[in-house]
Amino acid sequence: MPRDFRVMGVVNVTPDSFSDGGRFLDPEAAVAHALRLAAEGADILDFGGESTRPGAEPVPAEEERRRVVPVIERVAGAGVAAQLSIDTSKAEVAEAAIGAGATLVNDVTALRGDPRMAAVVAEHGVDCCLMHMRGEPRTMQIEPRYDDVVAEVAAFLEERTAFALAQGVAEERILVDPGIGFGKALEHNLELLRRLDELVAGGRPVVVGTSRKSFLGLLTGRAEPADRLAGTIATNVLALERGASVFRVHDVAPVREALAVAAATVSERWTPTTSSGTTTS
Ligand code: HH2
Repeated sequence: MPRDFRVMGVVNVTPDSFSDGGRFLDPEAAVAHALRLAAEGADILDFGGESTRPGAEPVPAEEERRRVVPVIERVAGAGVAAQLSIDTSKAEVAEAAIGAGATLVNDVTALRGDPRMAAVVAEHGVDCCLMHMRGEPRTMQIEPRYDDVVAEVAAFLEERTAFALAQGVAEERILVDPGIGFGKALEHNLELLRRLDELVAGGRPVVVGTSRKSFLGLLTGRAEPADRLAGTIATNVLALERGASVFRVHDVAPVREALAVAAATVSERWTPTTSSGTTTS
């Protein structure tokens, strides 16, 4: 069998996201985009109504809810097979999104942003992604420093997992994410990707989000986020090889294709078969 993986397609219903801000603020455009990503093979659709790019200002809950909930409702109503995820750190938004059909809460503050969030996740029995972030989006990229970034991120994710469990979140519902680009300099992002297996060893499914991020621009000279697909694919393939399970990306079709090939090559047992069932060479 090839290695299992899930692709999480990003649907930003925001005016200011770093790579696609404003493109899907209109609900029609956001729904169409979500359905397109589902058709491209997204296993999860991650809806966000607040940018967390470096320097971003917080959005009031009411506005965030107004942006994402109708879109989730309509995508759920369209009967897509993909799991629906809400990218928020506000309990009120998470609750409304769950009501509309979301079954995964992707919280970049790892349940620290809102004291009610853990209870909402536990009570509704939904999945939860706990992400590492140093500081907050407004200030996180001002000279981030770590002694050992991988050890610190691993300890943080372990501590947040213990917190979630203590609050009643079921063990099998928890995913963890090193938070690439969240309070990290280039060398920190690279070290986290290089030693991702150490986070995988923690035993929870690992989510990675490298898609179009600025460290890829630093490495390739690509100033435009939308031009960073090659770097996105390279990092996702390496992350899969190092044991990551969920890949959060803007460009679902090409990344899914690359991961399908990578997933087949990391397994020793899997061999392709023709439609008649015979092995090809
Ligand atoms: N990255 C972003 C947002 N949410 N969630 C998880 N779990 N992991 C990530 O790496 C992650 C995330 C930033 O990307 P994007 O949503 O495209 O941009 P913005 O925050 O500007 O809307």
